[in-house]
Amino acid sequence: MPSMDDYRGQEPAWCPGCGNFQILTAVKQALIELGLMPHQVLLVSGIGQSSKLPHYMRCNTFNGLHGRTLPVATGAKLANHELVVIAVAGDGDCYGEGGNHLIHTIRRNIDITLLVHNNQIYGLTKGQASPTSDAGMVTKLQPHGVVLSPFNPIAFAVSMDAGFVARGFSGDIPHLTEMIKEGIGHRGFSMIDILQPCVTFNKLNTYAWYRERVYRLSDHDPYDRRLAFERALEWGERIPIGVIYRNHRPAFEGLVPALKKGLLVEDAGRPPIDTLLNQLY
Ligand SMILES: Cc1ncc(C[n+]2csc(CCOP(=O)(O)OP(=O)(O)O)c2C)c(N)n1
Ligand SMILES: [Mg+2]
Repeated sequence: MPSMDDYRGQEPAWCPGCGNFQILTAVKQALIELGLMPHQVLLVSGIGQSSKLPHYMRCNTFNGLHGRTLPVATGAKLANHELVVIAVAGDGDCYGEGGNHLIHTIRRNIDITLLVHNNQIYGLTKGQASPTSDAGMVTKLQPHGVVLSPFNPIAFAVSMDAGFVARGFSGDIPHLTEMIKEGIGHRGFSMIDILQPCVTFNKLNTYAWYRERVYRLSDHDPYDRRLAFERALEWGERIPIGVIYRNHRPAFEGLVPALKKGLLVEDAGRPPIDTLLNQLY
């Protein structure tokens, strides 16, 4: 059985109080409870404060370019679909720059779990509005308030018939841990949008703001798409967390003959690691 220590990486450099700490705890806890060892897991990220999460864990990791989390995760999963692949992104990274990749990853329904640290702001670049910033929010770059309507990732994913769509809140670690476990257990693409307070740059959507609004879904049938849309559109005085939508769409890996035969990485033959490293220089 793995332990928290098995997954301990570098010391986090996030601001004290950042919601990312709780997401890091929930990811480790979920992997431990699923009995997964570090060598079985790959964490892929792009650029952002959220994308530093893989640095703070000890397992297979790949830190790529801004907005390009999902294509890298897709390539890795195709090469070795025995790996548990988790893509980590920010709201800017995934819903802004990487939005096009999100559309097609949902369509493909590849067995990756996407965690979006949705702090409704660009954290790394110090506080510009993101696609999910609430209308009217004042930032350094939007001194008269955000004039655009926010992107609704949950409604978008439901409309795309994504296989598994959930929302978590970093302030509720046990619930978030369950969401991550269910997402990893789902065969096909799973997206978990995680409400994550940014204590330094987002003074509007604070812990108190979320705590007043967030409620755990109960008596909800996630297989009912119409009900899922209703919950997906709920944002304001009440914000639901939980599994909002899921379906039984077959995963990409089960549809492609070459992948059904076995692992592509085995087909290619595994070169010794020294040969691979020498090719990089
Ligand atoms: C191609 C490219 N475009 C823009 C940037 C600048 N940039 C880096 S992180 C970022 C946004 C970060 O916001 P988010 O994805 O929400 O992550 P957070 O820091 O809030 O976790 C931007 C615009 C970049 N590094 N590369
Ligand atoms: Mg962000």
